[in-house]
Amino acid sequence: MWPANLMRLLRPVLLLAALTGGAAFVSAQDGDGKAITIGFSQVGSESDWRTAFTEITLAEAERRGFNLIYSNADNSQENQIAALRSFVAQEVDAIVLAPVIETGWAPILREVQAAGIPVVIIDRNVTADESLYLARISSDFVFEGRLAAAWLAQATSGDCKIVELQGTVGSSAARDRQIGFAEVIALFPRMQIVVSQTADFRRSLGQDVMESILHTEDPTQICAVWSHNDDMAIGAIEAIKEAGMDPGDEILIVSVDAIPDIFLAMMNGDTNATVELSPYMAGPAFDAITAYLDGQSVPKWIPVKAGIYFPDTAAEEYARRKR
Ligand code: GZL
Repeated sequence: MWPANLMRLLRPVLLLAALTGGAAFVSAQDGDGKAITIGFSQVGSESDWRTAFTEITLAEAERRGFNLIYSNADNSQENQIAALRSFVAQEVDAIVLAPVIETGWAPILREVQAAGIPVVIIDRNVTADESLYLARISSDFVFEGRLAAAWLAQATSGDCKIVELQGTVGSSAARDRQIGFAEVIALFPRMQIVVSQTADFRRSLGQDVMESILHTEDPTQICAVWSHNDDMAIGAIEAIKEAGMDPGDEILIVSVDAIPDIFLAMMNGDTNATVELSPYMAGPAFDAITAYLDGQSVPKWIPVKAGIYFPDTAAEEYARRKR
């Protein structure tokens, strides 16, 4: 049974997750009957989750008959700001922005607002005032961190020295997952993060960072790896194997995204749990845009649900998700 104060931390978001979901489909034309044109500024292609998210978004735009102008920023905020200026110059009907980091967006969002173009923030957050964008579609990253920590606490009876692999520095996803995870392990005096280092959500960097940690720390003292995404976890799995240890057994692993490759790793006994981050955010984003263009009101935050998956369903989840 999980401690009552742990359930208190999880309860609000579990209720919210149960109340959300579903989408109304509205027409793909603007008021003049021409196809809606949307500018989409994407972070980059740093992880399998991001690649799936992009593919799903492009397919959803095509399914709806939207003209989508896609820009891959290669993890550069400067490139994203330039893309938004280009979308304004092309007089798009709306902009979808997946911001790489949280800060530095207010000036460009004011420029876009002055041009009368609605912006939907998708996935990670921005610190700019919410009056500068129409809506935000995202998961609750704090909840993801809490869920990962709650599982690890019950899997280790609250006694575990943990390595944390952080995502992109300055991103709300990395910051909030770290906050949620830390809140829960603080309830367990014998749970402690002994090393926390960024690997930028990248698989190869996750392997390099974990290799380095296994040389500087006593590997036999490491009970688990908490990774802010599956790609870095998969890199860490390779490093743990190269160190002659058994990932998923001698060192437990929990991560976030629920990408197909993490379920393959589960099927091989190499990892233990993944918190799902749905890549299907384009539907709610495009619904918000068409509702706005149709003069309807739009909620400021439209959450996507998160669940947690374990090896017992890995084969069916892999079959369902592989692309
Ligand atoms: C979180 C998202 C993160 C993913 C990573 O919503 O921004 O960015 O968890 C991706 O895989 O790089």
